[in-house]
Amino acid sequence: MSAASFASTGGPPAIPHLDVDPFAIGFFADPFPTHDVLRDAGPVVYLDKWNVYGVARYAEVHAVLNDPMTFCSSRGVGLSDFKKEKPWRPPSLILEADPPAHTRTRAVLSRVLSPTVMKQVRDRFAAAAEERVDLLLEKRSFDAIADLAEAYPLSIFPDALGLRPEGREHLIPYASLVFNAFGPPNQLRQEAIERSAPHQAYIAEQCQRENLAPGGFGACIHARVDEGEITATEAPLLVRSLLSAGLDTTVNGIGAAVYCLARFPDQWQRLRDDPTLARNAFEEAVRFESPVQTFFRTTTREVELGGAVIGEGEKVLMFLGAANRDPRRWDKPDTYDITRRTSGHVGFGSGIHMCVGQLVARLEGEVMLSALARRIAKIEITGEPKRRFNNTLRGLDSLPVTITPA
Ligand code: OVV
Repeated sequence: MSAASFASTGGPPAIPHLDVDPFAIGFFADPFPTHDVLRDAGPVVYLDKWNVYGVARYAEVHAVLNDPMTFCSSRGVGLSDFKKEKPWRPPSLILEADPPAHTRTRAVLSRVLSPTVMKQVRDRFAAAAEERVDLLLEKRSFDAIADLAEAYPLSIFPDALGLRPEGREHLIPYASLVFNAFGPPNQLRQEAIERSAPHQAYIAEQCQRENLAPGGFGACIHARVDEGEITATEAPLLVRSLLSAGLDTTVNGIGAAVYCLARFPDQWQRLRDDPTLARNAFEEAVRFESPVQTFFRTTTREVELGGAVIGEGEKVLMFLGAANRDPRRWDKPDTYDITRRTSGHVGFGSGIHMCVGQLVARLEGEVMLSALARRIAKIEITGEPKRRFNNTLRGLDSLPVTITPA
């Protein structure tokens, strides 16, 4: 940055300090007014509560995501800086890694969750969605979170991974712990970690090669050891990544989509008229609700961002949900529109770390919304939706609905 650019003011623009706590229950209950404040305060803000920088506008969130060597992941993508604090679990070999280490592990998971593999599981995932809708049509009134958003992924994903039937009740609590642990040392994080031992023990055991059924995603990861792409020590940790990030995310993604379609009957009608819109309706729900709300990066050098200068070793909090509704980037950002051109949304991230499981997520979302659209005439919310609070994930705990058959 040249000194001349600031000749009239004598220095770079001051970074606004805000006393917002983006990990407080009150913020989670309704983040949208505060997202506006964060975006409007400037391209980069400083959050005094946690001593971190924040970016909430699309342009800066996108810029940070796409400069992974300056805004690194290897020092953790939560508030904790792994260079200063011991991580609560051994770091992920993909999420919490930078190139060149990241490149090889990413390639492995990318191939395990490839378009070819999606072709192989598609019919099974679609049949399970139809079966779930059969069951819901028998009930008529049910909880769209427990009985749909959780029940559907639980009916396919653990089997697709090759997990044994015993102990699966640990999966959602473990994922919830992982996503709470990205946050600051608040009650959500501390209580989750205090209660984590049984969930961690279950996960560690299921990551072992002998506990993963042949043909599943887990066995496919271990098979890469035989090809010399990864070591026998790395394989279980890569399975752990799927167990950490593969279930609660799709639960909240499908939950978001059903919540959108239940609240916006005109969009539900458009989906019923043309069920081929299912995949975009799911994608738009990921933009609109942003089930993964935030991730951090850590600066590896002094860097200029949006006219502000950030020193080395600073945490930068990216508000993915705010970027996905930034009026500087999106027309009618607060409208759920199933025909919107959603490409460019950062609900799955962007750049080298962009969700490696995105094809699995989209497949689940598409086949479930397609089944709902073809077989259900009406979805009515019949009780107060209850929110589930997590330091990273946005979603509901309960959504009472009544459906009418087509
Ligand atoms: C994207 C994500 C979330 C949580 C955990 C992981 C990845 C992991 O790699 O363990």
